[in-house]
Amino acid sequence: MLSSAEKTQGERGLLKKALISGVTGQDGSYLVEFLLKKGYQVHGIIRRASTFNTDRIDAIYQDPHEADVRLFLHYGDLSDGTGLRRILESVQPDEVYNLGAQSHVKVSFEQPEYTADVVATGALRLLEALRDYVSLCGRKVRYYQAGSSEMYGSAPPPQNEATPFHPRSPYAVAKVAAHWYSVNYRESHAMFICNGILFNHESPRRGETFVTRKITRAIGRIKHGLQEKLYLGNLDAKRDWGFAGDYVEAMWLMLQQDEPDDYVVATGESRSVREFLEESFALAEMDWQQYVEIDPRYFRPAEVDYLLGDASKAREALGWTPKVSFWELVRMMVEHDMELARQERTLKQAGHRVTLRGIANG
Ligand code: NDP
Ligand code: GDR
Repeated sequence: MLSSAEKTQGERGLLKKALISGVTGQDGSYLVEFLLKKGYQVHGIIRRASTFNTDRIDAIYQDPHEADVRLFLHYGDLSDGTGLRRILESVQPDEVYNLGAQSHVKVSFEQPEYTADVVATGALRLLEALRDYVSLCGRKVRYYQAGSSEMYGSAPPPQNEATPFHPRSPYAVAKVAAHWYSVNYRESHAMFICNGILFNHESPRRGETFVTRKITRAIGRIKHGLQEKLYLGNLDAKRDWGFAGDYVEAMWLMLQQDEPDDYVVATGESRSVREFLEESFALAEMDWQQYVEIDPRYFRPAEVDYLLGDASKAREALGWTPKVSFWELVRMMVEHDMELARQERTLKQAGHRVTLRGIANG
């Protein structure tokens, strides 16, 4: 049976259109691939930068002059509400995924106002633009808000949709605000809005200053003689780590339901940073204790100790389950970064400069 989303689509007789903020990020890149496979026309919002920031989607981006192009990029920024309105009006999407964010928890302690502006007020700007667009065009546009397990903060595990939020960083406070803006717009303006409360999800495309990727990058680089030590902060924190490719399916499934709702997305298993170290270094046949040193600069002013998600609702209502196990995820990341380091070593041997980027605060 067709869902109401598919019916609307069918009635219009067009390709379904999705608009994604944060399209150049880890999740954005997996979501683009997923939606293109589903037959969507996909529009992504990218930030103007002085260097290229489209690495993660370069492989799927087509020259807009070619025939049958289904991925389009638009310059925009969550700090610029007028630009967001303009993009919405020109794209006329069926679904909007708000993934854009200053998403680094530690950085948010150093840039709290900027983080709030992009994460909380940015979501509000997009909702405001959408509210006006929907009321003008009279169509139901479905909206996904990228919420986070960080919103639970110090709430004891397991965490589910009924667990009260207790955010522990400026990032998490901003995500709580974006969550409640979304609930409020759903209740006040009858908009189709879903909050996904996603627990940590990783991949070979994870930013290199998040702990899992920082570890797997270091493993490859140490193995290939490009780095000697790995400096980390709190090894006792526990996270519920899944694979990003699985999690974007849950985002999409939320928007295909007849009624909008909020869902936790998680694996239901939690491991410490120390366990991640043990497993990943063991795969490379290395003893992590020989290479890892603790540097206080990577500790956070307030830590989130223990996240463990209960995704029963997503399992029952959406039929969603994670496909990639923790072990497969660790293996995928270690193998990818071993190969990347091998390529870097080859470049270095050929006389190119190879730098370790951006780990100052990560
Ligand atoms: P990334 O940090 O990889 O990507 C963030 C994206 O947001 C990038 O495309 C970035 O652009 C873009 N962005 C940053 N600032 C702005 C801005 N001012 N205006 C428009 N776009 C901006 O994050 P993830 O892909 O990992 O996460 C996606 C979303 O899900 C984020 O909202 C994150 O907070 C949330 N989340 C992530 C989880 C995870 O474990 N990965 C878990 C729960 C929630 P650029 O490439 O130019 O920097
Ligand atoms: P997190 O991810 O804060 O959970 O936010 P991150 O990988 O940054 O930290 C996980 C845990 O590892 C500890 N840690 C370190 N973290 C980093 N980044 N660097 C280190 O050197 C280090 N050493 C120990 C941290 O203290 C923490 O406890 C991610 C982001 O993607 C958010 O946007 C998202 O909302 C949440 O996941 C769910």
